[in-house]
Amino acid sequence: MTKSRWGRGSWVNSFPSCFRYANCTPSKLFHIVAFLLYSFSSSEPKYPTVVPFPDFDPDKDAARIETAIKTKGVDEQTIVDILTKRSYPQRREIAFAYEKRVKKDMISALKGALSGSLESVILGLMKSTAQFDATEIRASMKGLGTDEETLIEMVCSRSNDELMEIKKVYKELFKKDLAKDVAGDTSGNFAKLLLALVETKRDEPSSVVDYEKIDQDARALYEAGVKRKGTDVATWISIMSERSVPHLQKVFERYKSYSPYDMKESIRKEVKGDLEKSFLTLVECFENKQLYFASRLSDAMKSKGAKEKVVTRIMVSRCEVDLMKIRSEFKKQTGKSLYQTIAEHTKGDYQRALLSLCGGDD
Ligand SMILES: [Ca+2]
Repeated sequence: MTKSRWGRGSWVNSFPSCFRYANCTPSKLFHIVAFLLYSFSSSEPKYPTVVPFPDFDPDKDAARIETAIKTKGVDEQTIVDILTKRSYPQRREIAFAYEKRVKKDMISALKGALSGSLESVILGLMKSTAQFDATEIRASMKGLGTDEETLIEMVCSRSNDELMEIKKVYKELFKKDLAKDVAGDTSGNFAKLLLALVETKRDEPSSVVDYEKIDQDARALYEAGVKRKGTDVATWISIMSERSVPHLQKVFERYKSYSPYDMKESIRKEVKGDLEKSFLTLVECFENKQLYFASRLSDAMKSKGAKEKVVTRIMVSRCEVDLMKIRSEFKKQTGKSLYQTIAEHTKGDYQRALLSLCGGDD
C-alpha cells in the first residue's frame, strides 16, 4: 500500500522546508504548525469569534497583566481586553510568561484580583474548551443534589469528538471516571440516556446515504413510542446515541411519514421530566446546534436578572468553537443581534468581557 501524500510522515517532513524560504522564525513556525494541527484535530469545522492575536507578544501581555493586577482597585479593563482577545494557546503562553516574571501563578493572581461573574469568565478562559466543559459537568454534579439543567446541556449538546475529549480531560483533572460519576448522580432512563451518550458510540457520518436504515430507524422510533402503549425508551436511546447526526436528520424527516407528530412533539407526548428535556435537547442539537445555543442565550438573558451562569458558560465554551454561527442564528431567531442583547442585559466589566468574546455586532 502506498502512503497517502497527506500521510503524517510526509506532511511533517515537508512542512518546515516550505517555510524555510518564507523567513519564518522557529517560534512563528511553531505557531503555524500548532494552529494547523489544532484545526485538523477536529472533524467539525470551526466558527470561532476568538482567534489567535496576530502580533502576539506574551511577555508584553504578561507585564501589562501584572501591572493591572497591582493597580489599586485592579485595572479590570486591561485584563479583559487582553485575555478575551487571545486564543487559548496564547493565553497559556501569557500565563507561562507571567509566572516566569512574577514567580507566581497567574490564575491564582487573577482569582485574587477579580470577583463575581467577571472572575468566572476570565478563569473559564484560562481553561481549554474541554477542561472548561469537564469542570462545568463536575460542578453540576458536585455536592448535594444535581444541577440537571446544566448536566443536560453539557452532555446532550456536545458532539462525539467533544465528549471523548471531555472524558479524557475529566479523568486527568478529577482522577475520576465521568461515566461512573454520571451513574452515581442520576437514575432511571435519564441515567441510561446520559450514560449511552457518554459511551460515545455514535457512528461517524458516512458519505453513503442508507435509505433502508433511515426508514427502519424512523419506523422503529414510531413503533417504540407513539404507536404503542407506553414507551420503549431503550430503542429511542440506542438510535439517538448510536447513529450519526446527518443520518438522524434524515430519520426525523422520514419519521413524519409514519407519525402524525414530529419527533419533538412525540417526545413531549411520550416522556416527562429530565428525560424529556434530554431528548428534546438532543433533537434540537441534531437539527441545528447553533440555533439551540442561540435560544439558550436568548432565554437566559430574557429571564429577570439574566441567568449569568448560563450566559457565561455558553460564551466561554463556544467562543473558540462556533460562536460566530450562534451569532447569526441569534439574529435570525430574535431579530436582534447577540451583541445588542448582551449590551442591554448585562453591565460593567462583565459586559465588556462578553461583548469582546462576542466579537462584533451583526
Ligand atoms: Ca406511547
